[in-house]
Amino acid sequence: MNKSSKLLILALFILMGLFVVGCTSDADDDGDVAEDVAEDVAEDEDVAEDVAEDVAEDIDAPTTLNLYNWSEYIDPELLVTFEEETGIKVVEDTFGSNEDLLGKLQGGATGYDVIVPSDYMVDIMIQEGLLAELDHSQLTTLGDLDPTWTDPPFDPGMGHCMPYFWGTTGIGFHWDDWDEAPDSWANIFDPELAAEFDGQISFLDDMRETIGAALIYLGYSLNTVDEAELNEAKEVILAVKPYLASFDSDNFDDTLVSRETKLVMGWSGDVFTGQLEDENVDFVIPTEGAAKWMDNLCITADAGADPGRLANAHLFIDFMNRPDIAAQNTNWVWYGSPNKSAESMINPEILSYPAIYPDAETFAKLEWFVNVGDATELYSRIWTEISTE
Ligand code: N2P
Repeated sequence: MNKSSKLLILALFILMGLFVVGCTSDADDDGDVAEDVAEDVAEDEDVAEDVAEDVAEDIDAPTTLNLYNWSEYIDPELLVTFEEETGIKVVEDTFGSNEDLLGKLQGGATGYDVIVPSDYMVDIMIQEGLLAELDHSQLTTLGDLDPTWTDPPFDPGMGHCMPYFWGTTGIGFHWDDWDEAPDSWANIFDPELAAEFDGQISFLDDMRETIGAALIYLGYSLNTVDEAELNEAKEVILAVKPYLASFDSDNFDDTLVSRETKLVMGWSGDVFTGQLEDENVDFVIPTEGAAKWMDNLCITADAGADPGRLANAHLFIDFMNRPDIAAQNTNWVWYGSPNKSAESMINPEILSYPAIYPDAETFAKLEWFVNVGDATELYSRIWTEISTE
């Protein structure tokens, strides 16, 4: 490249830089806050580089990291950025439910470094000895988390995992079919109403979610351990099963966009990314209440036994929680971020969307999943009966 082309490129970069700074200050009432965040990010990056160097000096770390994640749950560009910054290539594999993830690990699968279980499953996995401890001294971004999420009951003091995203479970629909939002679980659980969408409804292929939604429809807790209530929930699901197109946790947003389905039980962010493709697609949290959940970045005990893999996993988790990266990821998945410092860089449309960041009144009507202990077997049995009948 000749000298004048280099200068031209340099000038372009400077102009782009000015443009980005200009946008950030405009989008923010307080330019200082944006600057502070930018400085914090730069500091985090420096510290992360130092940690990476220290680690690299002592340990012969592998150049690949295996991530086992939910589908469509990370901006693929970030995997490229991570590889550019660290030289570590991320290989991603996906699962459809917490129980699938657990089954895979209990079945002896090795090689996964970072996994993404939800709240109640973190509790189960800690008890089963499937997770490594999180070494806070290898993390530079803990202070960027909103304190609301830093001491979760399923993982006190974040001893094992870093909060990743939180969201809700509700009903995805298409405005062509409705004058008012279908804001009751009755629309998919009352056989008379469900019959109107015969063959065009999908439920999550997820035992806690689908049984949980039926329990809420019945007015019970989604964490009940009462066998009679669970049997009632089973009957509710079986009564509408003939009208279902499928149990689907991976493609419910796509089938809603293609109009193959018209009512789906689904996760908030996935439905909202469907809305980017078709503006008439929407998501509602039913008035009876719904599930709220928190997914987490955790390191497998298997990776924890190898200092190189353990160090890489910490690098990756810390990278994902860097404010600029967490914001970019949220802007791609459309789920709530636990990262406070990321907020000023999150698409304002996401932050102001009541179904993604619900108001206090709605939030209070949502229920977290908890580990139901021995009753897990009861849920499994009922889920098998639902699937096979
Ligand atoms: C990703 C949705 C995962 C959220 N598509 C389930 N906890």
